[in-house]
Amino acid sequence: MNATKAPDVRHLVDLDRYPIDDLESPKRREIIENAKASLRENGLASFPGFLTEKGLATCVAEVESLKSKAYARNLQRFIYPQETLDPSLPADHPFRKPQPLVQRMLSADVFDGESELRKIYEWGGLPPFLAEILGQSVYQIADPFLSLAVIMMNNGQTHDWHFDGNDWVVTLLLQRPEKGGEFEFIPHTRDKNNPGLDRVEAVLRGTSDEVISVSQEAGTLVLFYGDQSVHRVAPSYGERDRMVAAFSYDNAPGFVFNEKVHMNASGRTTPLYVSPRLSATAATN
Ligand SMILES: O=C(O)CCC(=O)C(=O)O
Ligand SMILES: [Fe+2]
Repeated sequence: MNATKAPDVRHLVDLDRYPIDDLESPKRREIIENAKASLRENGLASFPGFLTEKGLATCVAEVESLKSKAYARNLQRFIYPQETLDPSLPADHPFRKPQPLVQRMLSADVFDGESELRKIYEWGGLPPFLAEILGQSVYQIADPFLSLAVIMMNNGQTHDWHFDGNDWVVTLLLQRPEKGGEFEFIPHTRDKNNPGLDRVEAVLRGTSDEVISVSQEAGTLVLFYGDQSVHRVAPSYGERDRMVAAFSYDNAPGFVFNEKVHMNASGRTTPLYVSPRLSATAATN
């Protein structure tokens, strides 16, 4: 068997509902057009039931079995990516107000060559599908730590209000917590000319009437413009974890983050596992 052959995901992804690897399918075309419209309107496109019931159970069982390898993070992060920080601004200015990020993370290197979740990431169906929706080239990244990750939150853990450093992100919700854990956002909060300060201040005061709260079902794939729309994961309550997988892409093959980012995500700089398929992608770059 060729180690770099793209994996099959028929046992995980609902390809009848989402025939996204069949480039001739009219259903695929319709899904893409709907996603484009949804991104234009809200900056978010969601694909409920992306995983089959069995596929979802398989992925959750896999994450459960790897849970002890999670890296705990308890940080304060700025809402706006840090390069906009200006120390002359008042301390309560939204640029200077840190927000908690408290979660446990399984980095990509925890998912070895047998991993089912890794199969979904390395499958050839998603990048061209995302590329058509976004109107740009999309490649899996070669980063052994952050190509995929699973983030877990329970017992009040949260990823509070922020804009992302990347333009867009793909998440796959695997499990909801007992209570809370909703994904909340204000569509198109900011653009190149306007940082959306009034809207962010209203969110922080708890007076915003623009927040959309998405109560996703487990098994839903989401594509989201995280640099445009301020968002958070509301605190997750109860013992059962909110579990979400995050998939990273770039507009060219071979992308790898630096060691500082690896350390911050996993507490390691030497990966436990390196995928031959993704490093092969890098080598052809
Ligand atoms: O968990 C989610 O649904 C989104 C997480 C998020 O906003 C992030 O990781 O930047
Ligand atoms: Fe985010």
